[in-house]
Amino acid sequence: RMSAHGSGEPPHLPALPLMGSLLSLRSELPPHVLFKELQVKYGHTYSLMMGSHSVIVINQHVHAKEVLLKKGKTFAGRPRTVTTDILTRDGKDIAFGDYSATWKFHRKIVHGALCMFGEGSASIEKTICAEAQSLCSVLSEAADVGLALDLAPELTRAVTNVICSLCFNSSYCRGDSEFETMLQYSQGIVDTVAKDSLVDIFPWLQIFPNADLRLLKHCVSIRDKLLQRKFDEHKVNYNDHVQRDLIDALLRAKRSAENNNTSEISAESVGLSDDHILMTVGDIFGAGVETTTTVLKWAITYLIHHPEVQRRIQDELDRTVGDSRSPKLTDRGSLPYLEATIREVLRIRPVAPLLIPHVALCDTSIGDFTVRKGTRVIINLWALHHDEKEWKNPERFDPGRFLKSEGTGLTIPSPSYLPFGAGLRVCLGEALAKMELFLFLSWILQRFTLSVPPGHSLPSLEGKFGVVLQTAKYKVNATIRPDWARHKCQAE
Ligand code: HEM
Ligand code: PLO
Repeated sequence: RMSAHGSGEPPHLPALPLMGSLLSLRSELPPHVLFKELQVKYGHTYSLMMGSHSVIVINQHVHAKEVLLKKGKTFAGRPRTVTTDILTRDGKDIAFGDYSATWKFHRKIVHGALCMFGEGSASIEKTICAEAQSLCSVLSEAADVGLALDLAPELTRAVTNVICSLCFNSSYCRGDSEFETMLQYSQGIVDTVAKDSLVDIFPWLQIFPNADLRLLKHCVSIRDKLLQRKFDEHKVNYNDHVQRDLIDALLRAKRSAENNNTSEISAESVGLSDDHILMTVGDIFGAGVETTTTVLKWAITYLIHHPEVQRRIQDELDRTVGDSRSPKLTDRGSLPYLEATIREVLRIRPVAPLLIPHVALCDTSIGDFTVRKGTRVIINLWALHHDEKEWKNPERFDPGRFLKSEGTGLTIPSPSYLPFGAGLRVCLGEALAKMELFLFLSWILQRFTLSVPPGHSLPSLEGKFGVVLQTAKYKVNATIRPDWARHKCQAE
């Protein structure tokens, strides 16, 4: 196969036949699945043209890690695309912004803020638990009357309030109109953004570019007004000595850059313009909501499909936490099966099945293949997580694969597992997301058993491809667990 291409170039898909086969496959196969299938013909690393851009697709972990880790800095670029430019004011954010001093600076500030208000602090645990409590009381009301519930808005509100507290030091009540607005615009953005990098490969996506772009611009303008309002409120109340949240942390960095007359660094030159700050906050807020909510929806989908997994998590909870108190972060170590379940959900339905495209910042190579500066690299995480050589029955949901065979200890059984990416562009919210997933799921399963409402079919396991891999809508029945019903007066 390789000799036909020789000269160190990766196998290349013929442009025209590809378009032909893509057009005929389009209704059945989303891009991550199609890319995985194309390996059979072209090998695990191959290239293709997206419009005028040369793209390399990687379906295997050794090359993926070479790009992300070994040559992380070389491949730390991001492409500019029409839709992400609209969302991020030409890449003035972290996720879609190209590699630069500004990008580095913003990552550092966000990282610091997440440590201060998030991961490393007890207060974020309190915030998550308060949201878990409120989520469980909604479930409890539905359980009492046997109502089939669409959990999506409830999960989204819980997750949103955690990130709201981190970014804005605020939260939403049920039915809050600003929250409803946020739900709508964010769905509009998820439905339309970052399809464009794919529009280049998949020309049929351009069939509706105008409708999509119009919707995107509309949603982005609503989001921007909301962000601007939060930002302005913070500017008015800003106090150098009190850091309430991420906006304050960014404002403080801006202040110190501006006051630092002796140095060359001005707020503008390190990218602390209002635009940059707004876009960074928009990233964290957007990522904070859409990713974690999506994983929770997938987790519940699989728990409904696998009552035996639910039961085993509940056994584990009963044995270690009991029913006289709620789970807390320090219980994580003693709930390995729940942890394994979360890992398996992140494997079988990765939030970002193609990560975000990377770009080679200079001439380089991947394995034996030469790669020219500017080449886009798509890491097919879906293929890594469903690689038959690495995972037994990859489509089977089996949390047990993350447990050591001897005992109850956790393990990662294959190097072909990167749910949060790796290297310079690794996810900034990994620790926060894991805390939320653990607390929300443990609180729910301690109190309730989830199942399909009578007369409904099991929720679909098919992911809807987009900037995140989404679930279909479904309803659940929550039943209060017998032990929990006894002390429903909830002595929390
Ligand atoms: C990037 C996964 C939650 C913030 C990423 C990437 C992945 C990922 C795969 C792309 C890495 C790459 O392009 O190489 C996830 C998963 C999550 C999650 C599976 C939930 C379970 C979060 C949360 C936040 C967040 C809660 C915010 C607090 C970010 C940011 C980036 C990113 C800012 C861009 C990093 C950069 O380009 O430098 N995430 N993420 N993520 N994530 Fe997450
Ligand atoms: C989600 C919709 C929001 O309205 C805007 C937004 C901002 C940041 C994006 C996020 C969306 C989707 C998930 C992304 C995140 C940055 C990193 C994260 C792409 C578009 C992942 C999983 O890579």
